[in-house]
Amino acid sequence: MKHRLLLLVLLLFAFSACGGTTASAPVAPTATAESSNGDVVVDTSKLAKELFFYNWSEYINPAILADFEKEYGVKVTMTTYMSNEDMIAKVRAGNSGYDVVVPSDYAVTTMFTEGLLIKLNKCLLPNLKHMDPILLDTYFDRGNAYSVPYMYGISGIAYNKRDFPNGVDSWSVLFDPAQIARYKGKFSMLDDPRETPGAALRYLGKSLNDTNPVDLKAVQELLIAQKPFLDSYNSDNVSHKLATREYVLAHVWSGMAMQAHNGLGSQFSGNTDILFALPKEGGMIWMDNLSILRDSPNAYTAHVFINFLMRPEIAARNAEYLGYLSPNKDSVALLPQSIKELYTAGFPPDPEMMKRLEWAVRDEKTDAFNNLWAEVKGT
Ligand code: SPD
Repeated sequence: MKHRLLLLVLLLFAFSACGGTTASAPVAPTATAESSNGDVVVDTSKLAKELFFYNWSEYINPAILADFEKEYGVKVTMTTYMSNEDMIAKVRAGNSGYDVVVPSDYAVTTMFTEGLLIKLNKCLLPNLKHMDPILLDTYFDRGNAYSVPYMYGISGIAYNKRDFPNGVDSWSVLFDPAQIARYKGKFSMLDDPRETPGAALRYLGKSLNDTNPVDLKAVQELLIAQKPFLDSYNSDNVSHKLATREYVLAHVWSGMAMQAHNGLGSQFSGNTDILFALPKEGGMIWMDNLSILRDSPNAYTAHVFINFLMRPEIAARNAEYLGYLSPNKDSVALLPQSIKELYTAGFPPDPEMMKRLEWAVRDEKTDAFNNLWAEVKGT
């Protein structure tokens, strides 16, 4: 009887929202008090002096890192990457020294399947309650065992309305040889093994998760034919090049179009001629997430940092600066009116757009995209 009771207590603990850390995780589940603003009461004696954040480029308001340092005395050293695959290759080698990473949906699955992430200690993440429930417990990480939402968006085409006065509605502006010859060297595609083959697949009327070898061959040919017309594969300074009119159009993540339109902090000013379109053939919807590496030297501090980023006022300042969509429902109310309007004007995908959007999945066949991408880039 005593044993059964013990078993029941253990089971209840294991399944409670705030007890999900396994023995493999370095942070023990602890009962933590909440402060008046809903944050955990942080045990400052457990904080590291420095935290190592491996993040996409141009993907955090720098003032937020400064605020974290001011409040907790922890210096955040950030290094940036351009694709999930670059980031995974780096951490897969082990002992990268990084604590927190920002994998997209399908990449979360890749990473926990390979044992690269720890299970999160939800006791240390009370600000999870601010997240939109629709964006929790998703297909790529059931129960958010390994990841919490950071930003989300869609992939499509940013264009300059002076060069395309009738707008843009099809991927053909990036793939049709007759059209792209007119603006040779003035456009880019994302430097990304899922995004660019995914866009080509949608243009060909296929799913962006299609790994049929015949279809992938057609994608490869299409991308190789496009290459001589491109400025480059570029996931880095695209917004800036759009804003300065060096590019007339580009394959982008939605926030890049917003940055080109509105500017990015003190880095560059915006150009209101830049608009964004989701092509009629459809495109990708995605979400980037915060996760802690299995070999993180500072897992406790990493939880405190992630919880800080989920405070509604912090998430709002970050989303306003970056132009991506915030999955933090309580942050949306805090956004300035101009941005809030975008949330009611179909900028987050409305049901009609959702029909044309697809999430990237990872399965045993999707490594084919890495091979295809290596072939295309090496040609
Ligand atoms: N500049 C940072 C952009 C991050 C975008 N991540 C989206 C990945 C979708 N596959």
